[in-house]
Formats: sequence, C-alpha cells, structure tokens
Amino acid sequence: MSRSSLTDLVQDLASGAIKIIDLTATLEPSTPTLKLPTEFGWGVSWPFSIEEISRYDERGPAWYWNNFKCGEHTGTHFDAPIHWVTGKDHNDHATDSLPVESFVAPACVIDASKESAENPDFLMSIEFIKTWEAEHGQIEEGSWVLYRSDWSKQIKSDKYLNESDDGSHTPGWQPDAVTFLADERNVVGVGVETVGTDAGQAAAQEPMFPCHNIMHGANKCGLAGLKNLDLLPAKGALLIAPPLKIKGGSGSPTRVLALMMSAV
Ligand code: 23J
Ligand code: MN
Repeated sequence: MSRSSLTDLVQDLASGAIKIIDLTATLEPSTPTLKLPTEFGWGVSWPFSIEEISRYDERGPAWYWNNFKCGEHTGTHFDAPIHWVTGKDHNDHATDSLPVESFVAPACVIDASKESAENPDFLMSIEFIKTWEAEHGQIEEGSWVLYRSDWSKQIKSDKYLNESDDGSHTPGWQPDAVTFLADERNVVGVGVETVGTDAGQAAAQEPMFPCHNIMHGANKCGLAGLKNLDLLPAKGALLIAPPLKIKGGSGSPTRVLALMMSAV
C-alpha cells in the first residue's frame, strides 16, 4: 500500500496519537440564545425546541425521530460573511457557497480566561494578541483564532449571558484587534465561547458589533458558543467546522471538532 500523510493520519487516529476533542455544546431547549436590546424592534432568534414524531410506538412502531426548530445562530454555531451587511456583496459568502477549505483549518488559541474572569466586559486588544504571538509565534494565515474565556464553563448559569439592566456583560474585542486579525493575519475567522462573537455590550461599540462588522466585511467567518478550548494547545490543533448547507444561509448550528496530538 502506498503511504501518504493521510495514511499516517488514519494510523495516528487509530493509535490515539492524535485525539479528537469535541468543541460543541449540547443543543437543547435550555441552550442560551442571544438577547439583543429590544427597544429598536429588532427581530428575535428562536431558541432550540424539539418535538417527538414517534418513538417505537403507534406513531411509528419501528422508529424514533424528532422535529426541531431554532434560529441559525443557536448554540455552538457558524457565522458566514453574508450574516452582516458589511459582508453582503462578497462572492461565495453563505453557508452553501463558502469554499469547503474554510471548514478545515488550524487553530490558534488565545487564553484570556483570567482577564475575562476579572472583568466580564474585557475587550481583547492588539497588544494582547501580540504578547501571545511573542510567546507562541505569529498567527499563520488561514488559521482560526479561538478566544479562550472559559465562559462555556458557566453555560448552565445566569452568568453565561450575565444580563443586567443595561444588557449583557460578556467578553469581546477591541475593533482594531479584529482589523489586525483580518488584515494583518488573514485568519479564516475567530471563534469564541460566548453566545456571539462580539462582546455583550457591543451594540454600544464603534462600529456597532465590531467583530461582526469587520470580520464579515473582510469575508471572514465566525464560530460562537464553543467549549473545551481549555483542552487545546495554543497552536497545533486542526479544526473541523462545516456548517449545514442551508441555501443562502447566514450560519447554522455546527458540530465543531479539533484534532490534536496526544501528550506523550
Ligand atoms: C445579530 C446581531 C448581533 C449579534 C449577533 C447576531 C450574533 O452574535 C450572532 O450570533 O451572529 S452579536
Ligand atoms: Mn452568530
């Protein structure tokens, strides 16, 4: 049999030398969804709901299946460039037309868990990213940048959305940090553990929702609602994150996997 890097991959998966980490939160009716400020009349994204069609019973004696519904941006999910007005004129910018190469890409994991715990409104800066690069090396073109906040650890708590009278308080980005990742590093996109790729208070940032505005304006993607980022190395993991092929879709719930070398 001829050998190839793919043969090696299959062998390394079988031996456990490469392991697979699930970065996906379970999709269930309690899955938290984004609450936008209501005063502008903005539309509401449906939470996940599920209804049994049959379960080996009179409705279907030999089969179990369900109907479900939810917004495209529910739980662990993918944001396509078409999601934002700044990305509306790109080519191949929806869930069905994005190049599949974007769905398999290396990941850089930037740990801001300490800063996020100390300040729920923490906004990652260029300096923070450059300090990470000084330790781990430059972010390679075509990588996902994953924002470790450890926010997913509190998904069952009110602290996940962390809402108060003035809205949600969850970590995000300074606008110029997003511009840096899009323009200077040419990333595939950014992924976060929070309910959306922008900070809880991002409606008040300039520009409004800077991560969405700038990333999708640059034809880049997003991943939200990730978990287990604390299990990944700063560099070296390979992400597999294909959204559902919804025609013209702006995003979709997505099973996100990471391949990484096992510690020896
Ligand atoms: C629409 C408007 C604002 C935001 C979002 C969607 C998301 O976070 C999302 O899931 O794309 S912040
Ligand atoms: Mn989204």
